[in-house]
Amino acid sequence: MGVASTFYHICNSTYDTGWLEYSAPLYLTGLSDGEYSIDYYSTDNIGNTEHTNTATVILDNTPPTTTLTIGEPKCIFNTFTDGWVIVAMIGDVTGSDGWPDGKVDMRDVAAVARSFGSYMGHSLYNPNYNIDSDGKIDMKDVGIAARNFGKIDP
Ligand SMILES: [Ca+2]
Ligand SMILES: [Ca+2]
Repeated sequence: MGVASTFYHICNSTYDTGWLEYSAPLYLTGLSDGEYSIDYYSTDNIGNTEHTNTATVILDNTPPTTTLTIGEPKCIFNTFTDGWVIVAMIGDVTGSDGWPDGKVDMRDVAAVARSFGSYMGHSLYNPNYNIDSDGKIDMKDVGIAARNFGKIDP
């Protein structure tokens, strides 16, 4: 006899294709995840109709979800200068010899203030004075130095 046509019908509680004639491989793309019933039957060339078969498929296209939580950066003032990373107290940017000296005093605040308004690449820019590492030396850096004024490295 030979199969004349195959019809199918995909549905679930919220989705229903209605009966469609099968003409090409079937892809369940664009459907939301869930369980679907696929009903199908064929007719042959002399008009016999097969009883309806049902297949159940469960569609799960949702990748697993991973939640990543990153805490606040926990670091003290680290600056890369001429191949050395200077780790010092926040606000302690310099000292009498030009290196952080373990205390935040007028010298530090003044050093930041002298570079005030400079930015990466500017002649007055010194990455040590850019305390918040945002590429420019502004009120925030002066403020951070000023807030730490008087602190002495234990
Ligand atoms: Ca200092
Ligand atoms: Ca800054």
